[in-house]
Amino acid sequence: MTKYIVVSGGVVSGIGKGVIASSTGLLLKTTGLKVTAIKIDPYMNIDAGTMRPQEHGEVYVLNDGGEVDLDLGNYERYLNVTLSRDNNITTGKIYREVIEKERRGDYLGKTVQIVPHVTNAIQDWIERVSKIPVDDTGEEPDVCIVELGGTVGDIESAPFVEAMRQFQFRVGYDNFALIHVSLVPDMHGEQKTKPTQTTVHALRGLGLIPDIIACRLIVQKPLDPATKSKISMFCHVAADQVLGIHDVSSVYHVPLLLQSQGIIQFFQKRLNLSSIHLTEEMKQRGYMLGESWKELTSRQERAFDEVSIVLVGKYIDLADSYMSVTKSLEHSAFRCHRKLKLKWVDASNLEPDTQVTNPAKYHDAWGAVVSAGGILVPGGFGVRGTEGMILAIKWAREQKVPFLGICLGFQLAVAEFARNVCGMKDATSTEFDPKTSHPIIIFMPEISKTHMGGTMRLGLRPTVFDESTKEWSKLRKLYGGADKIWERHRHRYEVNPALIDKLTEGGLSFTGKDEKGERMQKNSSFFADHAYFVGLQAHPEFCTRPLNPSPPFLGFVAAAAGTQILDEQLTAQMASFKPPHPHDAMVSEDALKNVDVLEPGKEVLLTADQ
Ligand SMILES: *[C@@H]1O[C@H](CO)[C@@H](O)[C@H](O)[C@H]1NC(C)=O
Ligand SMILES: *[C@@H]1O[C@H](CO)[C@@H](O)[C@H](O)[C@H]1NC(C)=O
Ligand SMILES: CC(=O)N[C@H]1CO[C@H](CO)[C@@H](O)[C@@H]1O
Repeated sequence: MTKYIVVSGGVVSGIGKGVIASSTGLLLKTTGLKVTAIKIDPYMNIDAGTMRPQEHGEVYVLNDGGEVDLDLGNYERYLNVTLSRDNNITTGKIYREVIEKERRGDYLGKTVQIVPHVTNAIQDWIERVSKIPVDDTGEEPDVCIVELGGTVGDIESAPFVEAMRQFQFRVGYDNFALIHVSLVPDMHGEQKTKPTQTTVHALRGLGLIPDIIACRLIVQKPLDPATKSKISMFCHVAADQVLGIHDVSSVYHVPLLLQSQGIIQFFQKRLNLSSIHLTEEMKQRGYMLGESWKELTSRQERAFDEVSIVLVGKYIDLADSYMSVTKSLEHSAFRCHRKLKLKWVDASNLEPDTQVTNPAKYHDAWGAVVSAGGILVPGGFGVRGTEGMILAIKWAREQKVPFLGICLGFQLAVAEFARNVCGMKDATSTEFDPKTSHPIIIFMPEISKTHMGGTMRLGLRPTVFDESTKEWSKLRKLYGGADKIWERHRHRYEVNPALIDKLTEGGLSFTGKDEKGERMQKNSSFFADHAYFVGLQAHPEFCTRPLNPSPPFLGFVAAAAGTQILDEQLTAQMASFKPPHPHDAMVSEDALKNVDVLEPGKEVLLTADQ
């Protein structure tokens, strides 16, 4: 029987419920259990793919091409698991399922209602998805964390709260526990319990009883023992059921904070976890995970030397829009024993127009770019800011500053090269200028055999390194020297295969392609003395792990920290890199057979790494 831990929120959202939920999962994993996670988003959208990044934060892409909320990224990273699009439930998805069933006549003409039809559909979904294997054991998970988005009491989350109320009886007392995350405001040093009391009363009124009340304090001061006993008394729980989560130096410390308050022992008793049989091997793996995590956090505290990175992007007002990119940089900095100093630059501020309209912004932006140890241009859509990004890339190429371009960043690096080295003056993407005489980036959707028409290339896809890269490619070394690698994709535009020869003549090396790639590569020396200049059409940031940083990011951060660090990491990766996904089990190549890539393959990794 799977054990379910539901994590609900009260008072306000955005106080770190996801981090508390994933940290709890991580802690259970250190005891040797297999853990999975489901995120419930009470909005009507079917998936996050159509939501604006400014409003919603990053769209996170899964192996199966699911476009989901960034919280699933949290779970994949913390729990080191591979989730599927079914791990995210939205109101829209559930309603769609129920309506489709109604249209098919599955309800035999009965009146279809929120209770029981929608609430049953929610429970069935959770039960089904919680049993899907998510790690390399290929076995059913023992524990499923269910994070309920929004706050209890919202109109939106009401059907889900009701579904959970019923679910506790469906699976039984021993198999269901609830963590309620609440805010404890600190008013001039006084910790207020009233909001927590109110939300717990509301929760109880809806038929759910908290097993743990996780009190979030948005200050660095821990929960007072007096506050704790007050909450315990007024919310009708034992003192060991009240946990305090104050601000700590980084989110990576949250698991340790929860552990120190006995959360593992609590759930062991509450959910009778000792009844689950654990092999010695799993116990050992869990133990090792716990130890590595502790080492990671203490190493992070001891890192004093900085590595400075500038991110030249579009949605810089909202750090969440680049959540996975930031995480990849953080994980890489841990590995290199460096403190990450990340600066955000709005690309349009680098454009000459801004020099006229707002000189101060222009100079600040360029000041950040020219003083950075490494320059990163991430993915994005639309034309705004692209000329600024191209200027930053030109600077990186000419001044030999370590550079990493992801998706759009990669495409613009190719465009910059075409313009300034190969003499194709107006080279750009047909996305921005359909009439350009040098369409360096063109529309190249995937052709799916099951869906009509071209679609976005989405999800985990293989890339094959060119044979000749074995000796010299740094990127390949970062992937442990593998000939074939797997990363997630999300794009419609790609480098124009018809112009690749011209670019390679100019000195650009395309070192990897999709499996059907036919073109020969040239090996040139234009970038010979550049420590690291890499672009990828893929989005490697979606596969980073705290203990296993994404290879292209690791190389980038290491290069920004110094060539010696880069050499160390290349050697270390050659010796020990393991891909984060057990992809043989997860994405069978059969699954990809339904998808054809337009000929010739252009799954290009641009590298000029020497
Ligand atoms: C993470 O998962 C991968 C594949 O499932 C596995 O090979 C690797 O050892 C795991 N890492 C840790 C730190 O548990
Ligand atoms: C080309 O290949 C040779 C070995 O095959 C290697 O030494 C050299 O670094 C490669 N790159 C360039 C740009 O010449
Ligand atoms: C079981 C089920 O209905 N899964 C759905 C999850 O959501 C995606 C869309 O984002 C659907 O394609 C799946 O069928």
